[in-house]
Amino acid sequence: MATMHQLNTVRHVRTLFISDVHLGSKAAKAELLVDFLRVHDADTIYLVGDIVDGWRLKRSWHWPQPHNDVVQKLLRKARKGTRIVYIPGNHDEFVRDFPGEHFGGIEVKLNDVHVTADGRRFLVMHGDEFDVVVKNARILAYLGDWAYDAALAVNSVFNNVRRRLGFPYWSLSSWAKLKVKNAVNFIGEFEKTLAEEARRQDCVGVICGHIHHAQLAEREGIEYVNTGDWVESCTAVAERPDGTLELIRWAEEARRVPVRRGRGAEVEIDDLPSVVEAA
Ligand SMILES: [Mn+2]
Repeated sequence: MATMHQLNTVRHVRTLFISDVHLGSKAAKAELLVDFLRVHDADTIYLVGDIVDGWRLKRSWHWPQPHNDVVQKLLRKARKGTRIVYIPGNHDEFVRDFPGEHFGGIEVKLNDVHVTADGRRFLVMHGDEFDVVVKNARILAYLGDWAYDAALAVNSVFNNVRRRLGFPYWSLSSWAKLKVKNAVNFIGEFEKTLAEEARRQDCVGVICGHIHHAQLAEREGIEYVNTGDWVESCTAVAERPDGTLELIRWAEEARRVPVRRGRGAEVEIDDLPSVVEAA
């Protein structure tokens, strides 16, 4: 078990994967993320989408200091030599207009293939690209390949149009949460769809986010890794120096052992709200 001393010592990993922080929304646990980033360093950090919640910011501006602190911490790490790759999601879709660009040392990519220290190829993407496919999985399986490709095209056109017209993004996850009975099916379908995409791209695994459901498991013979979120579970995935992947549940670790702040203050973690904002 981690001790206070260990938690206040910086742990170096090869790669960190973080997604669904939703900065700009009241639900974002920015302070916990700042603490996490304070005690974790990496050669490469992948931001796997929905880091900033553009949809929510458009509706009402909410940007308290801890949200700034997250951005500052990341920029500081970039300055100190960490490679940071920003893979946008549906809530920070505006970043998708800048593939290949660098902002303050942070590189934007629509998706990527990450090769682990032991040579395994992982597809890294947010996952919303498959919302329409996941929602209509049963009918698509019946209709076959052409329908699958068509659904992918519809997904991107549909969201572009909604975005131009200023409508909020239609959220697969919140839709699934409303249909609680279908939620398990939906998660399974999402995992399967992403695993299949990884196989198509010659990868042994996929690392994604979007559905706010952290996971490190095998699906369809593919390693399915979901980074979870920082609005509820506060999870991240780390690649150790030997290439093995690990799921870190930071809300739980911080609850067990308070992280020391500057001047001995401790993180307030008593009132972690259990309300999940729309994914
Ligand atoms: Mn998302």
